Amino acid sequence: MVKIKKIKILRNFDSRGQEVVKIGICDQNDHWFFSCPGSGKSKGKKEVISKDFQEIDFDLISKLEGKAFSSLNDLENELFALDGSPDKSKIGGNIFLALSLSFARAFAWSEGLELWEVLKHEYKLDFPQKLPLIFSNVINGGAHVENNLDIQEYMVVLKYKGPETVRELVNFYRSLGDFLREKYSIRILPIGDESGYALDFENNLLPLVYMKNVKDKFSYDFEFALDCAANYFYHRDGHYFFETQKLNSLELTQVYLSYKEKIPELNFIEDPFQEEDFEGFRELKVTQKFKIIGDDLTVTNPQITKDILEKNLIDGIIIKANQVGSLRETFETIKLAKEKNLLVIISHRSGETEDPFLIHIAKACEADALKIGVPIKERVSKFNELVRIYGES
Ligand code: 2PG
Ligand code: MG
Repeated sequence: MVKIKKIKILRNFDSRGQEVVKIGICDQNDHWFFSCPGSGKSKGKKEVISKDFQEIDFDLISKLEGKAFSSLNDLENELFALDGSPDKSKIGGNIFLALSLSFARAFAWSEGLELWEVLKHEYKLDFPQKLPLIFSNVINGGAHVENNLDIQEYMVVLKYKGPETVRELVNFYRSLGDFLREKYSIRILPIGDESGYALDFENNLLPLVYMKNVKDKFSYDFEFALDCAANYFYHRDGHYFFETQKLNSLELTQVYLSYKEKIPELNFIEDPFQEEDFEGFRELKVTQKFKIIGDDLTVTNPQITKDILEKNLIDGIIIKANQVGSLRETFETIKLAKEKNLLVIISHRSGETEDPFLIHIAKACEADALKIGVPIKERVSKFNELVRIYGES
């Protein structure tokens, strides 16, 4: 049982300098527990409403003060009742999540447990232990930077085996930087919202070619992934605007297949089409050339995910708790995906804070993968928590 004596609502900042909200909960022993989820820029249309500090209904949230809850479910029941909207617009999805996380942290402290252990127990998760794949975004484009790349993220994928894996990633990132500096004769490389390199390229394929050059030169055992975040280059007239050309989904499929021919290690492709282009997803899926990942398509929402799973459009799913706002719903989505043997990828947001809660979500459900950017600058807290939670093996 945790009694919420007091709640603190603080203005904080994410790695983009954007304001985000941090929530503190004070328990019956006067211990404070804080949580601060990051913020997205390329969002799915059906994500829950996120509230800025000045939009918060402080009176509504203060109704929790003085109340005791025996479990996380108990607390979320109260939050759902207080909110009562379909998109968490009364409390705000970000506040809903931060309250749940802070409560879970308080609960974990009172039981002498880790956050992930509380989540695992609360949501009855009993999956075999596994070391996750790491998806690390080394070149940034799309909505995350002002360069000319239509595709948002160029990632390397490797199995986490301990701190050595993080060292390997840092080395690759640096070697890729050296390569690009030499290639483009520039001393200082621009970087994007997720600290991947963010210069202009002659086309959308070239970043993959350069990544492959560096991978082959130093014999890295990596796979590659793209997050196309295709909502960004889709226009309402029903076409994709890709490298100044108007493409339909069939033509865009051909582009992706041509990438695969040139770069065989490109095995994963996230949001290759806009979130309502089910036909596009279907066309690419039947080729069986990629593991297709849903993000804006599924927005961690159990109802939407169920629908998409019935349509058989994806092989994997991105999980971002603040797309849906509730921990219970997050784990419902994870369970649905696991039942269908989908690759479950727990992901950061492009605007991040120091809060590493997503590592605990991953450990609780023994996720297949983590998408956490490059292991430097603002992303480092996730990697350091990964090492602590998953051990040094
Ligand atoms: C994505 C994410 C994270 P954002 O599209 O997968 O990389 O971006 O947080 O801006 O939605
Ligand atoms: Mg995405």
